[in-house]
Amino acid sequence: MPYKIGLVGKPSVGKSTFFNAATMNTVDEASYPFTTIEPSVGEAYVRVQDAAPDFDEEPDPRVGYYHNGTRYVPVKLVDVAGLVPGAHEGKGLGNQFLSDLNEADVLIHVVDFSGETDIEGEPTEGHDPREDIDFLENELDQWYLDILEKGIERYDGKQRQQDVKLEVELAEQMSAFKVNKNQIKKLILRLDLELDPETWSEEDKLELAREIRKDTKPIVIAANKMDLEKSQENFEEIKNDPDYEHLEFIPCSAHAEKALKNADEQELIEYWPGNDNFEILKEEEINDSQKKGLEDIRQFIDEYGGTGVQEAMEEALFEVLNVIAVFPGGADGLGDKHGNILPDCFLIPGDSTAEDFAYEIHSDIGDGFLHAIDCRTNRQKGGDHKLEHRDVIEIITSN
Ligand SMILES: Nc1nc2c(ncn2[C@@H]2O[C@H](COP(=O)(O)OP(=O)(O)OP(=O)(O)O)[C@@H](O)[C@H]2O)c(=O)[nH]1
Ligand SMILES: [Mg+2]
Repeated sequence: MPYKIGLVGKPSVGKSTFFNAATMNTVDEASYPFTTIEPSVGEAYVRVQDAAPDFDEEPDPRVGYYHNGTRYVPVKLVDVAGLVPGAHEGKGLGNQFLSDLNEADVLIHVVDFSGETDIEGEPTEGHDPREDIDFLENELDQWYLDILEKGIERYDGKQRQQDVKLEVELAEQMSAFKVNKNQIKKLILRLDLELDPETWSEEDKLELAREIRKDTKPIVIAANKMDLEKSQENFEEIKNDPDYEHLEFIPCSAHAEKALKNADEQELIEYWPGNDNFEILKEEEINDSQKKGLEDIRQFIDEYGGTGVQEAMEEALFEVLNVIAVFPGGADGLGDKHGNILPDCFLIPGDSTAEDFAYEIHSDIGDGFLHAIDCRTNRQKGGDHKLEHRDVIEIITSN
């Protein structure tokens, strides 16, 4: 299953624009709230420095694509309806939206840093983006709390039966969040709570809900609409606000990414997603206002190191979720039986072992696991060998 990145935020912040820029789909974008109602899922790409050039080879990716040392590996991106305060009680599009999010492994919170949309996504001026950052975390936490409380009721109802375990009942109730009983037990103990919800205060419950949410829905902030001057002022202020030190902010212009991708598709420019520059190909076919637009974007990506769309997805996956990319290879050569060089690149959890990797490739390969070979060093590795980002690994299996 590919990793899923969810785009969240109040209405009109640019979630669909971000989604379209990253996936080159055409979901409706507009300046009025709730333009999006049904969630869309599309294919986006994260960049990995390809391993093939380290062996003086060019890869033949089976999925995604390769350019100039970089492999673009597919992930799923989900664009959902805007979220407004009170969503966990059914306000706006309410709970339906929240369940659409359950599929996501990590969230990108798209925030309109210009302050030109209010908390419900209507046009305004001088709105503080900090309010949006706070409300979204709070909304998710309240949603988790509601389900946690149902789990506590479920446990209370069963308490007279034998062998009832709190963490088992809570995990069952919260299964949609992909949280297991061990994780829940660990968080309860980490918060110094007893394994008895009768001893918990309201504050304890909220804190536990928040910890479970942070574990299962970690967040990166895409500070969007950074092409506007007001956004840049807000960004400087919030970046230096000690209350927000715990968050990672990626300055972003979904507009700029979309414009560059469109111009690239029309072959007016050559632009590789995530790069901090582009090349104009057909000077004569570009009118003056397009030229001015492109020059503004050039200045922007030069200053910020890119449009931020790629960076936000990569920060979410590789830094926040701690995913690594591993290439299945052969110690005697990188080609598969058809002669394709390193056709696959797997995105797997950062704590994966060689044996875990074998199971990621195929359960039969995992079942027959004998040992692994690190193709860079030609050294043999055991099943519990921890893999690293950009490893090239051959699995020797009896199957
Ligand atoms: N200046 C600027 N405007 C942007 C940017 N990204 C999006 N917008 C504008 O913001 C408005 C809202 O964009 P959408 O992508 O429809 O927003 P959304 O978050 O999907 O909104 P809902 O579907 O209503 O929740 C549109 O008018 C976009 O053109 C950006 O990077 N810069
Ligand atoms: Mg939308």
